[in-house]
Amino acid sequence: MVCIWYYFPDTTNHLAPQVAPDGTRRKSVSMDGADEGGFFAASLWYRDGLGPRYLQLYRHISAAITDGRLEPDSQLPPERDLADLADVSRVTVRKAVAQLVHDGLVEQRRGAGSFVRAQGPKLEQSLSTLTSFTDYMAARGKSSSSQLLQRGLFTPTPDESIALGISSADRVARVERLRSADGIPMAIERSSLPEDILPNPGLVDTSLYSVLRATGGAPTRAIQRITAINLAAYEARLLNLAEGAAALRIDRTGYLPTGRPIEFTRGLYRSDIYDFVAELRLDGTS
Ligand code: 16G
Repeated sequence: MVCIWYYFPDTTNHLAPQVAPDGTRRKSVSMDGADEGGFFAASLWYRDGLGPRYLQLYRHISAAITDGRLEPDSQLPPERDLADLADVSRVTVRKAVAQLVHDGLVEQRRGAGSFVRAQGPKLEQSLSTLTSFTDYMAARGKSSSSQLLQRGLFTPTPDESIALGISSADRVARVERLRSADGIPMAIERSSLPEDILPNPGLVDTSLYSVLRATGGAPTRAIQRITAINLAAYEARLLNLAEGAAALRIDRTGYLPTGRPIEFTRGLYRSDIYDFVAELRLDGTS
């Protein structure tokens, strides 16, 4: 049986099944305008070699929720129908939906089905306060966690040498992490520090700044450069976004009170979650 869903932009439940007057389910324009196959068609979300099907289906739906194509309160088709539409097993659908529920993007309402959850307001991070990811999230009642992507002592890249004022003969301590808050991936950060400031990068687990504070080496001033970018496939996968999704790249160089640069962090931040806010004052006022 071929089961196709209507998408009616003016209804509340955008993905709810719509039955034609003759009682059959008929095809309509999918949410992204691709008429053939509709929003869940595997051709729109599945690529060989980019990970298990459930993860790719999950990313497809997750990206549509975070960029607003799927509005709050839209209903996902029931498991069996979604499996038909996406041409996958019900187990695959169940795992994808479980991940969406885990991320807080979808909620299951008893007896009613799965619905897109209203997203909270964006996180506003001040550009005038020097804060750490862990402290910032804690101040908002969120627990932070990190998945380690790389950690150790390495030969510095030219960017690192210039930012930190070290020579190519020196070693640089590098810690690259996927940063999450309440289990939701928020940013990828690669922090580089001179070896004498962080001789043992293995000590950095969740908070880099707490390790630096313990040795008196945390920055007290920083300069940040912000650039708009589109995520490459690998970065998008880590952040649960579609390849090419917009993000903010922030390069932070952090300084000790002596003026010595001791931190160079390049971070990729989800622009669907973060707003970076700067307060401006007229010259001469305080
Ligand atoms: C923030 C900083 C980053 C710093 C990290 C330390 C921005 C844009 N970046 O994410 O440069 O390395 O905090 O956080 O604010 P941690 O102490 O939790 O590791």
